Amino acid sequence: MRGRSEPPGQEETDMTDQHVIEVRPEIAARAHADAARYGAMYEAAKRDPQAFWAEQARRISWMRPPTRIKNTDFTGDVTIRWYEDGTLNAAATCLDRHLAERGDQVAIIWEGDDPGTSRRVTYRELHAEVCRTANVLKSLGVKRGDRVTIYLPMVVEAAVAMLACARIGAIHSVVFGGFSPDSLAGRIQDCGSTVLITADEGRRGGKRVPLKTNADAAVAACPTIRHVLVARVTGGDVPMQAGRDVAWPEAMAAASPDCPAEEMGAEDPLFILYTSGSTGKPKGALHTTGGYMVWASFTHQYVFDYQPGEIYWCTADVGWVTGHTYIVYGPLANGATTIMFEGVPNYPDAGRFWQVVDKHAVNIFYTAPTAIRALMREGDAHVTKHSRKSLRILGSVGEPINPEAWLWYHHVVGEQRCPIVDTWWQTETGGILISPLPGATRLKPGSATLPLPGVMPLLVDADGKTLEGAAEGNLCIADSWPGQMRTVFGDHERFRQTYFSTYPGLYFTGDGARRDADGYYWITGRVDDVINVSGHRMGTAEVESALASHPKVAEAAVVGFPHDVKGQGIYAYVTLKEGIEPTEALRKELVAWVRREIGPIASPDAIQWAPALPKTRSGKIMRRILRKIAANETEGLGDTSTLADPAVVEQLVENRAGG
Ligand code: 6R9
Repeated sequence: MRGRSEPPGQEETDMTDQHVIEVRPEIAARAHADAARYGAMYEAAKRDPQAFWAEQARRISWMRPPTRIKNTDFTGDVTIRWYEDGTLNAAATCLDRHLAERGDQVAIIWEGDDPGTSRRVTYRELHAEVCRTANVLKSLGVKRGDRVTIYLPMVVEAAVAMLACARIGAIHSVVFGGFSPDSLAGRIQDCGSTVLITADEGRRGGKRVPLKTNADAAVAACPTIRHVLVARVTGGDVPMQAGRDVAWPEAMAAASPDCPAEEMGAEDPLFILYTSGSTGKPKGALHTTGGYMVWASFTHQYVFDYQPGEIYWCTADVGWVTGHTYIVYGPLANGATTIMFEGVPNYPDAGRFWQVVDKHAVNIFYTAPTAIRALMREGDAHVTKHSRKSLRILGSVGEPINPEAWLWYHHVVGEQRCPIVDTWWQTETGGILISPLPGATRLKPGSATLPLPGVMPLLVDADGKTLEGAAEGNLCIADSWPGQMRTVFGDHERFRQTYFSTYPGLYFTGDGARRDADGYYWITGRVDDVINVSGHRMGTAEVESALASHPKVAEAAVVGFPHDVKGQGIYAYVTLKEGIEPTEALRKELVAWVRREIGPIASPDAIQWAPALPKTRSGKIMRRILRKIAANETEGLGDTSTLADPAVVEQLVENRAGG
């Protein structure tokens, strides 16, 4: 193996297991973990998880420290309990305990969509805002255990709302601001929230997002909602319904800044976050308090090698799990300064990220491959005209990062100074599971590398046989880690079925992976009917049911296909009802329909009119074939003999939608 230093050329972009980038000595020298320490921690966590995680529990503040550490079982009913006799409050461990030491340190730097706007909030100020908001929620009747849905843009109020819920023991459910009223309503109905927190409008890329209007449309179908708390973001004039809607700034002014933190059990729920699966409607992944907070703090410190005083920026939206764990809970638990960015990577131009990096002297920068690929296309000048000298660590999350994008990130953005941590994890896992540590792990472009301490990955074949050594298979995890989701809200059986029944005794991730001769993991993508569009998870079934609800559509089948920027695009096969003519206008109408039903992130990239879909005799759609046609891999379509009507396939191949 060798280290390389030459600029990217033809040879460099080859994906090989041999392309190794050595740990930088100046990073290792002051890192929380060098290679020896990582090895020792991994062994210690494996040998005696009780002792290791008892020790790690000290990184957060407890009201009653736990004595029972790990009580987990992946068989039978599946029970996952960590720190079960401990009590704590997540907001208190993020705020109160920092007040004495770093009350005047900036906790959140908010950078607005408009480059002229930013705001700095200290730990003391954030604590006061959270306490007041917690009292506002109490005055609206919110009690411990109640669900509160949060539908906000990327403003400080989003973090305040989450922490205010945590402070009083209410369970937050954040819904991404890009989701439609229908998607929002479904998520409110599923968890029965009594309060919705939203804003007048959001701002993104110079445009306004009508959040309150969407919220009103959603709430019309949600009888459990008693109050809507409305943040003032743009000051836009929005209708307020007397008795139901409450203006947040006015309510804050009247609220007391004194709100003791509720003492919660370690296994009391902290939040629900809806995520797409292979089938059915999105699942409410439920995370609890103690184990999640330990995992958020542990992984944020080690994976990003966070050092006191550093400026840390994760570009995700708080509507996704990355925003929960690595904008809010992890950084704040660790007393970090975390940036919340309201805007988008290409507004006002493709240099925005690096302009913000210089403006706030960002040390650690964490983004998604889709953004890296999009910026790579715009050329290096947008990057090189900004200094970026503050940058120390770069991170990637959300989907596999192709070696080309990795190398561009490394060479052009990081000037080879900055280790890249390609972090693999999921909404379900609560935090990062497989990732390099900057001072410990030699890097390979395109590989998420090695498991964190406490994480036992396993590759299995289709029959559930464990594969040893270098191999490719389905990625499972053999034992529990503290940050794992505990259940699907309201449906424990679905939790057990989805994650623990395919390979009994193992947590099945839904991802495929390859392990090379050095034990490095290379995630190959989902092996189920989940597609990953620009790092956003989408169930093909959700898009199909949106299409099928259009009055002119008889049936639809949706698959992912390779897309240069988005990673995967959405390819829809649509069968129209008898007598309906396929037209360009109808195609556009269907795209707009899906945007309205789910949200813009679900817009199909290609629609192919399909007089019929390839089905087995028992009526199952053969997606394997549809995926191949969409990817234009029509040579080896494999066995079509089980199809009810093999001629259907030829017709689909002939009429492939361009691209
Ligand atoms: C954190 C997050 C989870 C799915 C996951 C996988 C893909 C995430 C990745 C990655 C390769 C990485 N994924 N990070 N694939 N390399 N570094 O994204 O959560 O939205 O639940 O998506 O994303 O397929 O199963 P979530």
